[in-house]
Amino acid sequence: MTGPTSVVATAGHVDHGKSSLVRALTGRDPDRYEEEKRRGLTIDLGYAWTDVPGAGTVAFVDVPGHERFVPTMLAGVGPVPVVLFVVAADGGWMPQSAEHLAALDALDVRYGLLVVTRADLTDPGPARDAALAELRRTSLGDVPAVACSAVTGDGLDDVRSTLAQVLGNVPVPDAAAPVRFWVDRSFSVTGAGTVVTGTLAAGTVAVGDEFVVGGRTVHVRGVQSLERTVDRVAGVARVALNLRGVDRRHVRRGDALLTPGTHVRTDVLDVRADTGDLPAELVVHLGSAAVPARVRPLGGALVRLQLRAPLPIVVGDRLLLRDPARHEVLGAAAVLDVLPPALRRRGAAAARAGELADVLADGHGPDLASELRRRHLVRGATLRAMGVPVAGRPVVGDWYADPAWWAAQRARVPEVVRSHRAQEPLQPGPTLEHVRRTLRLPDLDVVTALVADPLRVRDGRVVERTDDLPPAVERAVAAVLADLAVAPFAAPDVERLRDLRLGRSELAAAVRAGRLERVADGVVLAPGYRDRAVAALRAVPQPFALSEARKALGTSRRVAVPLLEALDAAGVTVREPDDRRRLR
Ligand SMILES: Nc1nc2c(ncn2[C@@H]2O[C@H](COP(=O)(O)OP(=O)(O)OP(=O)(O)O)[C@@H](O)[C@H]2O)c(=O)[nH]1
Ligand SMILES: [Mg+2]
Repeated sequence: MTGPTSVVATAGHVDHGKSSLVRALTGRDPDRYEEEKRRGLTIDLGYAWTDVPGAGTVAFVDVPGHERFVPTMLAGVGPVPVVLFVVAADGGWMPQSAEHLAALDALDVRYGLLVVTRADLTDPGPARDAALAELRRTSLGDVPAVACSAVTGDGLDDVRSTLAQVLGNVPVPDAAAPVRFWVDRSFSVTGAGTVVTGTLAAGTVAVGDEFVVGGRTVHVRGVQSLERTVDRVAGVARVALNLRGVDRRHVRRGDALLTPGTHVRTDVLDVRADTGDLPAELVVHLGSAAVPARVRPLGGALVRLQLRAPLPIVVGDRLLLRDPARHEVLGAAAVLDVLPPALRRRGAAAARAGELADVLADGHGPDLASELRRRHLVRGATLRAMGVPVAGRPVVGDWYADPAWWAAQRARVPEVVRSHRAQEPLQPGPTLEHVRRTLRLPDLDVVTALVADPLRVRDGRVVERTDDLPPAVERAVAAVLADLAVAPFAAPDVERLRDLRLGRSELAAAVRAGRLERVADGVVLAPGYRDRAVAALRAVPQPFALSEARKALGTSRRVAVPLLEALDAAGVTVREPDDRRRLR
């Protein structure tokens, strides 16, 4: 290919000379089918290209003008940023002139030129002036106008130079952008398999690339642009891709090849329409796709669309809304949310409208802060797929949180721990899973990240650093410790424990809290009892019998037996063959 490439779509009423003009400019007939040639009517999209001095290679997507084929026209212009608007000098402003223009306006097409064809038949002035007045009121604004004849060739050079001038102003799209390649044709080639064609609006496609189409993964086996084989091509360009991994029947006009991990495939979305009352049913056009949708008003210009089939969409996309029954382009809608919450409760729609009021307001693009305010907590991967730019740090893993919401959740964790304690006084604290469910959080890593001083995570539970016992247990434990301060090895007996209402689980809680130490079942002493026992046993002649140890420690057999066994196990005492022991 020589120099830059551009893609230009035609538009205009049936029979006004669009295809004739493309043929005169390129030397190629955009009407490919025998039926089109026989009837002199474009039925499907046509493609032709040529070198234009000062503009490099220009590809044309030639659209049909007949009112029956407006959906086909929309599939052709959907991904194309520049229009060649055709009006016949002897035809003037006609219904599909108006409908095509309304569509271009809804698509926000800003670059184009007006060509008044069939100028050999009559004065092009009135048709030109009428058309310019109409175009001026749309996103196209003031465009240059040229008169020509495809029959005599008059004015064609003027068309070329004006086209070059218009194309010089069109911004070059981001070659690194995620790819959403709208397919407008698919066919199979013997020996090569599936081939799809379309207009690549932005991003780059290269041999070997992996894409997702309709949930399937496909690989690019070959790339062509304008019948030339290339390694890679960046938008804007007409592209033909040879695909591996998909049957031709599974990828058709209206499907899109997507960079993996980008573009949410959704059949429900919230939008802001730029037009008044909408019918209950309409058709949504995006790229080369057209999908019927049900309309649910939320309030004001905000609307929920329920699509009959999912579309790959990002926040900020612009949809064209059309009423096929009345042959009317209704207007455009800006996509505000591609993963909206279900609306179940009464008044949910109105509340939702309030939430969305600021989204994409004043022409701003999608923004992270606003998404987080509404969603509270969302994965970075989801944000990227929604088309929301991700910046800053995740709170944990790939999770991003609204700062105010995060602070509020953090403040709620101690409440959850307190109320769990009230219900389960003998547990050291709620499990992470309990906190996750109570706060309705998506995973345990998020809970862990929320736990802050003086709380901490121990053995999968959220506990206080100082393990408080319930007041009654605390008082009973204090009484036991007071007894042990006097007689350190006289562990409380069954009766004493019963009087103090220290059952198995209360003792276990006191042990977990580190207030008592367990020697054996139902036998507890003050923490650090081993060191104290060793000190007491030093005063005894070595080796010593159980009864001597019992006397030195001032305790009963019930305590002395497990205590000495604990000392053996700790390697502090050694047991001789005659059952006597000595300190190591
Ligand atoms: N005299 C004259 N006839 C023209 C000119 N351009 C197109 N025509 C004729 O006008 C008729 C329609 O031309 P097309 O190019 O098929 O029109 P179109 O806009 O592509 O029509 P659709 O694709 O069906 O919407 C044909 O009979 C052409 O020969 C022109 O500049 N001068
Ligand atoms: Mg035509």
